[in-house]
Amino acid sequence: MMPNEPINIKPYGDTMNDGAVQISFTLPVPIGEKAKEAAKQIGMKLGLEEVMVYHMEGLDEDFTFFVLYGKVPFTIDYSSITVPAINKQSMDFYKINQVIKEQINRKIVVVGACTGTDAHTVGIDAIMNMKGYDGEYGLERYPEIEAYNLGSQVKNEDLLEKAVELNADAILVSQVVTQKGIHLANLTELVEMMEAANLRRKILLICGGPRISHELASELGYDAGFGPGTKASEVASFIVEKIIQR
Ligand code: B12
Repeated sequence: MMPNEPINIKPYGDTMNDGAVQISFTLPVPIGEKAKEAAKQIGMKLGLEEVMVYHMEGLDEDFTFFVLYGKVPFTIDYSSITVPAINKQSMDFYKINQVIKEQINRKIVVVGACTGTDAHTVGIDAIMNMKGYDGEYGLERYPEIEAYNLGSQVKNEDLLEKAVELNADAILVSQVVTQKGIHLANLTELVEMMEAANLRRKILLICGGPRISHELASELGYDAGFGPGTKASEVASFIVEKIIQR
C-alpha cells in the first residue's frame, strides 16, 4: 500500500463521499413517460439510490437513450486492490536502439497485425507506422528493429506463418472490436495455435486495443497487453527487456 492511500472510497459528484454516479444506456422501447420509469427502475435494481433520469432521447421509433444520476451506497477497500501491471518506466527511442545494439547485438524482428474480421488499422499503425503517433516514432522507424505490419483482417494462421518465416522475436496483435467477445475468440485461437506448434515460449506474444488490459492479456496466455494511449516506446521497451531477461 502506498503512503497516504485512502482505504474506503466511493464516487463523488458534489461533495466528498456523496456516492454520485452517472450512467447511460439504451432501452429497446419508444421514448415516453413509461420508458422513463423503466430506466429509473433499472437504476434502482442496480442498487443506486436517489435515481434521477436526467436525459432521454429517442434514437429512432423503437429505441431510447438515457442518462441517469444516482448514488452508490457502498464503499470499496482501495488498499486491498492489486492489479497485474506492466512496468511503464520505459526507455526512449534512442536508448532502446542503443540497448538493442549493445546488449542484443542484432536487430530484433517484430510482426504485427489486426486479426480476424477486425478492420481497425489505426491502433496497430500507431504502434508500428514509420510516421508514429502522439509525438513518437513507430517501430518501423527504429533502426535496430525490423518491423512488419501486415495490416488488418489478417488470419491468425497467416500471421503465425509470417512470424515463423521471419524468425520473429515478437508478435503484436491488435483487437479493437469486442462485440460478442470476438476479440477473446481471436486472441485465444492464436495462443492455441502457437502452443500446438510449440512456438509459444519461443516468440513473445503481445496484444493491444482499447478494451485490452494487461490482466486480461495475461489470463489469455499473452506476455503482455496494452490499452488506450499506448506509445511505441512502451511496447519496444517491454520487448527489449524481455529479450534481455531471456
Ligand atoms: C475509426 C473507426 C472505424 C473505422 C476504421 C478505419 C481504420 N482503418 O482503422 C471504420 C469506419 C472502418 C470502422 C468500422 C467498424 N467499426 Co469502428 N470505430 C472507429 C473509431 C471511431 C476509432 C478507432 C480508432 O481509430 N482509434 C484510435 C486508435 C489510435 O486507438 P486504439 O485503437 O485504441 O489504439 C491504441 C491502443 O488501444 C493501443 N493498441 C491498439 N492496438 C494495439 C496493438 C498492440 C500490439 C499494442 C501493443 C497496442 C495497441 O495502442 C494504440 C495507440 O495508443 C472507434 C470509436 C472510438 N472512438 O474509439 C469505432 C469502434 C471501434 N468501431 C466499432 C464498430 C462496432 C465498428 C463496426 C462493426 C461498425 C459496423 N457495424 O460496421 C465496423 C467494423 C469493421 C471491421 N470489420 O472491423 C465500435 C466497436 C464496439 C465494440 N465494443 O466492439 C467502436 C468502439 C464504435 C462504437 N462506440 O460503437 N470503425
